[in-house]
Amino acid sequence: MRLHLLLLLVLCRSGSTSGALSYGLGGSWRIRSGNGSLELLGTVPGCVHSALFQQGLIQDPYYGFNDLNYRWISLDNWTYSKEFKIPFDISKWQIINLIFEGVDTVSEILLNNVTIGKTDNMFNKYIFDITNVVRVMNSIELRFQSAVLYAAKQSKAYTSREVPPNCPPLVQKGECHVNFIRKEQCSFSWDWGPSFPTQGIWKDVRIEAYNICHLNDFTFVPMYVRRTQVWNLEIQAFFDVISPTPVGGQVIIAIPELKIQQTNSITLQPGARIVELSVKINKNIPVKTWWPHGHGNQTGYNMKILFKLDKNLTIERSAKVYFRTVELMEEPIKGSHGLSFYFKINEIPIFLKGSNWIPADSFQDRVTSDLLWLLLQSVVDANMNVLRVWGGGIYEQDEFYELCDELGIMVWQDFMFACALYPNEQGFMDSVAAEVAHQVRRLKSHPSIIVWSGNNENEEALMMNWFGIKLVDLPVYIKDYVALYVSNIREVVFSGDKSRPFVTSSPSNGAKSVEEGWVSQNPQSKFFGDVHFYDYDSDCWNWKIFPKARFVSEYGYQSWPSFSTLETVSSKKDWFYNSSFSFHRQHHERGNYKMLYQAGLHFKLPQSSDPLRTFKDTIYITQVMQAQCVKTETEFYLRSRSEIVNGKGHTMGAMYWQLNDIWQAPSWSSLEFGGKWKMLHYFARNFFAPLLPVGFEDQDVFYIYGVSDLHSESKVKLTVRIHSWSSLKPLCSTVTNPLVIKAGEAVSLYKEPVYKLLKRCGNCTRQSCVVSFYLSTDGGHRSPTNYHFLSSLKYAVGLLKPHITANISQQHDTFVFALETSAVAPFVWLDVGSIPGRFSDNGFLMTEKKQTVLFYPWKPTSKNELKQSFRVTSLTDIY
Ligand code: BMA
Repeated sequence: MRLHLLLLLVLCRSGSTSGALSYGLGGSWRIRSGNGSLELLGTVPGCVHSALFQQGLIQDPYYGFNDLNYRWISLDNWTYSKEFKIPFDISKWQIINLIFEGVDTVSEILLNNVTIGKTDNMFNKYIFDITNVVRVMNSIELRFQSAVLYAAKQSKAYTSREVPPNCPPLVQKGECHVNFIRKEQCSFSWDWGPSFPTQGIWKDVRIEAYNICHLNDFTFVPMYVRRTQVWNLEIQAFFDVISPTPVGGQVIIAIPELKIQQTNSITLQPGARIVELSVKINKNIPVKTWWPHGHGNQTGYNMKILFKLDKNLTIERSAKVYFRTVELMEEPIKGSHGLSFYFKINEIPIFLKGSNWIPADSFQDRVTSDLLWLLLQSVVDANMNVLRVWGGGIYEQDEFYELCDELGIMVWQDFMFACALYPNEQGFMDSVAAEVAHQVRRLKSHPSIIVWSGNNENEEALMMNWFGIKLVDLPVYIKDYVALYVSNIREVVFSGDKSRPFVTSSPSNGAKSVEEGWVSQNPQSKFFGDVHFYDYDSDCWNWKIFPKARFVSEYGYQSWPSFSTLETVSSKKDWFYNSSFSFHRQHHERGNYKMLYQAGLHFKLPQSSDPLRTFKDTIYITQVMQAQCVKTETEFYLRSRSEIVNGKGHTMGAMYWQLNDIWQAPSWSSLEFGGKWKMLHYFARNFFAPLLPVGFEDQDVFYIYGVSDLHSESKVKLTVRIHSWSSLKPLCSTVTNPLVIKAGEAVSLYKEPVYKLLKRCGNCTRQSCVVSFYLSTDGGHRSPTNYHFLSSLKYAVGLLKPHITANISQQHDTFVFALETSAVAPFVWLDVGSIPGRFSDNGFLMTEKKQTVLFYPWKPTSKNELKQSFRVTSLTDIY
């Protein structure tokens, strides 16, 4: 439970004059359906769906087909109400405000039966002056309108032109016209998510009272002056000064660890005021910078800021300040036309390794600190350094960014516009401007955010004509596009924050898009900016299908989540691949078929006569397919970082689609709903390792590249082994002399024609043997063990059905799984069902008789519990 469930009375004051009072209005509210037939209590922050579920009036909305069964909830117009007593003397305060950190979405707000305001943007913060309406005893009411009905009405009223798409594809079972409402765009359904257009007060609500003046916000951004090599901390304090005469005083900023104690005199003129302060960090004091995960520490410094104002008024705030620079490098590249597209952090080029973040639940009130921590810890555990907060979801909660700061996760922050065109009327534009100003102010102090990005795929949607716009109409749509993302959003961003780059869209061609009037003929150029790449028809084991682009911010393949995750929202009748449940949860056109098609290119498909077994095996093979496809694709991007081939290359970003899930369904994610790791996530931990050998073939020559993400050069030996599928004893093994991999480079380490390699190793054929390799020093392994298949595994010769056993023991908080196999086993998958936790490795190729794997539980468990749930599957088990 969150703190604000209690009615909190907080005194934000020190000294003898009270500066401000804050009184929380969270906790229990009354919720009433449109015609009054339903009345219930619900928690704020929260939403109608959650309240109905908590009161036992509906089942888990995620169960079975409930997304359809409960459509009525979002088609109704609900009212939230509450009576409350003000626990302080109202007459002593000059201003009393009612503040909503977030209202979802369209409502009219009445206090004591007087309309005090309206809301229509869930991403905005609303502040209403209630000084003249508030009493000791009060009643408050929020009359919501169905977001679905509102969006339809707005779209109808907009007569200037069509704003496609009208409705999502039928397979998504969603609602229409989401682009007409400033609400989480995927809440009307997506190709991985259900339609749950919620209503409610989804963030904190409180009353604030103050005299003289009030500090609404304060932000800080470190700027580095390269010429003088000095850090300047730029601070902004946003005041509401209600005193009719200027308020004078002093501001004292202290950062003890950097020996900063600075005092400035200030005078606040009446009205809304921004105090701008600059703190110069003495050059002689070394500042430890904030680094992305894998590149250094995330050092932060405690800062205190104290305003000592006239009339004994004191206001104090504290925060953690981090120092880092960020630059988006778009420069000519030798041997190529086009421009580079990569990020420098603290003047070091950084390869962005990571994935894309979507909302962790349709009902944000269920996203707990624990869940956020689990998901973000899994990001760094998989050696990622970046997440893109995707533009079809929400601007995440503060804690998300705080965790990213602490863990070293860079954030590519989209504005919330996705896969659609948007209206261009004044009301909409003003609402967006307020939204952007608010979000930039809220988020800009976070070092983790390294780039703002206008939207998801809307430049591409427009220029590749996804929506069949008539050519003659294109100019006016382009004008609308530029008006929204450039004249509006970009301007508002830069007026609030000049410390980080802004790109108008992802994908875009960056500077080239700008040059072409903010929209490129082909926003997916491999020579400029970032690309999104999806191809489900071609063979994903063939790296030649992938774009050797500058930066790949989306790519991926679907898989099914594990049985233990599905089991919570389904029943026996649903547990086969062609069940209506299976089709219902699949929101991507022919998605279930596409997964099996891709899997079938290289693997035999499940053949058991037991339908449940087949279902579980099918889940397994989709995860194998996804992991192997994304591995091949990512490794291609990683090894393309230092080379230019036919003008293409210098790839500096690989962010697969998508990190997490919004519910229990097939999707592109590597983490299941709730956080369980799919096979892909274990693979990511390996393919994103700081030092990695990558194997691939080109015209029957086998290559191994060494990819380094380290800041210093590595001297390593490369071991290459060949096993026949039928034996645990390697056929041959070569160890090279020490090789050098320069810091931050990808270099060729090994090259041998395949026929030679096979010949060298006894009676090997492509079908009978497998290559594995790793980097080491005298001190031991320096990289994960990687492998290369010489043929599709469905043609593998000699593969035996292995007998794999596990001896489980406990060592403090972790469990040791001592595995033993009777034969070489590909894609060994350890599963402990619904016991929360993760293994140290999983889905691996077992070429040695014994292997030890650790299990890190996320909640207390026991050896016995693990023993009971444990199941191991490897490829031949499904044949
Ligand atoms: C990209 C994303 C999402 C989508 C994904 C998979 O286009 O931006 O819109 O979920 O592809 O189709």
